[in-house]
Amino acid sequence: MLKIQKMLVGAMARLDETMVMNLVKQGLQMGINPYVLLEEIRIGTDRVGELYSKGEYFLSDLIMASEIFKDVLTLVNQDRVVTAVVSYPTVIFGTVEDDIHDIGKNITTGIMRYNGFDICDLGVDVPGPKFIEAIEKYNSRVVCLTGLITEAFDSMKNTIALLKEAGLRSRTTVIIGGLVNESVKNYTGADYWATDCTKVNELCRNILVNNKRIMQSS
Ligand code: B12
Repeated sequence: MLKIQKMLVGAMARLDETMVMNLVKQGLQMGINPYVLLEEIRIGTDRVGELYSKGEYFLSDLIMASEIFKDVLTLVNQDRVVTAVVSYPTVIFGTVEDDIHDIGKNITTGIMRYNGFDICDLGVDVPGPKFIEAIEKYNSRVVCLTGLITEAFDSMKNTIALLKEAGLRSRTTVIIGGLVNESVKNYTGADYWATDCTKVNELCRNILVNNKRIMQSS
């Protein structure tokens, strides 16, 4: 790992906005893939979360972390030339009901749009029926649910139950992301889970273009 990447993790964990922004600018000038830089910042925000859990950081620090992240996203997007050339069917995205965390979702949808996917982003705190409505409207085959708080797991589970009730489950692949793992996947009944947003491209391409479901490997 380059020195700049290591420094980014620390700067983000310390919530040193000036340092984070300078390092990102340097990284971009050096030609480092923006998503590599964003991943280091994400690791830094995980540390912020740990310190918040220990009572060393407060809610205001979580807010600060999200503000820094948003500024970095703006910077990265300014630097990026969007060159989508392929076209895939619409993928539905949203942060599930009761949860308002959306930084990771926005990064993931950004990457996917960049790679040619048509995204319908429903936003945050999205009730289950809204997902069903969107899947029907766009005739979608993939729905991506983001959730970072414990309450989100029940919202994901309920959304998937609604999919079944609506008779859409067998033709819709459900991918979950955020603070999720294999147990959350099993609890909610999702098909795949991922915490690395770059994997979702490959996953969706296989599902939408090759019509192939691949083994979970996250
Ligand atoms: C920033 C932050 C906030 C910000 C969010 C701002 C925003 N617009 O998103 C604010 C301040 C609003 C906030 C509020 C709260 N937060 Co908060 N927050 C965080 C923090 C520090 C970082 C989250 C983040 O943005 N990470 C960076 C992004 C890039 O990572 P990511 O979301 O995981 O996304 C990556 C992948 O998961 C993936 N991905 C994301 N979505 C998807 C979707 C798909 C389909 C795929 C494939 C991949 C994918 O791609 C991304 C890039 O790789 C986390 C700590 C942590 N460890 O995550 C706590 C954390 C999530 N928050 C927490 C808590 C408790 C709260 C509050 C309840 C606090 C309070 N007392 O009010 C509220 C909840 C409000 C609500 N109802 O949702 C807890 C949750 C604990 C739990 N198990 O329930 C955490 C874990 C902190 C902690 N350790 O206690 N928070």
